[in-house]
Amino acid sequence: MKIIGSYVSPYVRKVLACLALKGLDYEIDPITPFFGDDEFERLSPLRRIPVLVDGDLSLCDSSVICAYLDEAYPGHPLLPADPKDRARARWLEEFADSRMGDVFIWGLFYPLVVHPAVWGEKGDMARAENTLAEDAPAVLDYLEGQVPADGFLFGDIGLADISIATFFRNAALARFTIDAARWPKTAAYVARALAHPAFAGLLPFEEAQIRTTPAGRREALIAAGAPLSAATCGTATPKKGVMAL
Ligand SMILES: N[C@@H](CCC(=O)N[C@@H](CS)C(=O)NCC(=O)O)C(=O)O
Repeated sequence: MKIIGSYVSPYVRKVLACLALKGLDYEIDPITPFFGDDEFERLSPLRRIPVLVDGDLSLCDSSVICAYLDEAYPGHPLLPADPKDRARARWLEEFADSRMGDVFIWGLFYPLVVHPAVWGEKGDMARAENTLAEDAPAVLDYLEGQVPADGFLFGDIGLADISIATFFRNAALARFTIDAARWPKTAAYVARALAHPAFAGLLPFEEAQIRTTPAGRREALIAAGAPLSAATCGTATPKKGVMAL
């Protein structure tokens, strides 16, 4: 199996954590979506990451990929067994992918970290300020009513926990931390999830990805032990995505 996408993407991290939970081996081409060639665009028509290639099958979208992994491969189930719990887990995955993506990626990580790094100009600071003042607190108020005081949402860690927790890793890279006095359950729950080996095992690779420029990145990741694919869809010049905001 091959994953295309950067270790720093929350959606790639979600898929990699699910692969780790299931004990599945893979190769990775850790490109940033803005630096993808024509082959990347063929595999990912929206020029988004992650992409999964499994033999003759290629899939886009982290939810589609995780559903496929759970149906095609045994090992740790990503969803709970009870139909009502499964439905709630799917809703929380969707809430995370859509709303938390909007708030923590497009509203915070993108303007503060990605936009200046990729396009060499200041990101939308008004949007980032609004995220901190209104959108992020609203997400945290909702999560505080959903997450458990101990353990994970449906017993053992699963897709819903992974989908939620992954965004707080990017939020932290944009210097956002959860105020534990205001949202104590969420702060402890997210810390528990991110400390799980499925996430913690990825940290050295994320750090190698962050501290390098595209030119030296592959070597740094190989030195850190990342299972890099021999071929890459990476290019040197950035290109705007189809869904660019
Ligand atoms: N719904 C998609 C979202 C994927 C996504 O937005 N990935 C971002 C990187 S974190 C991306 O590829 N952005 C490039 C763009 O939108 O141009 C999923 O779950 O995989």
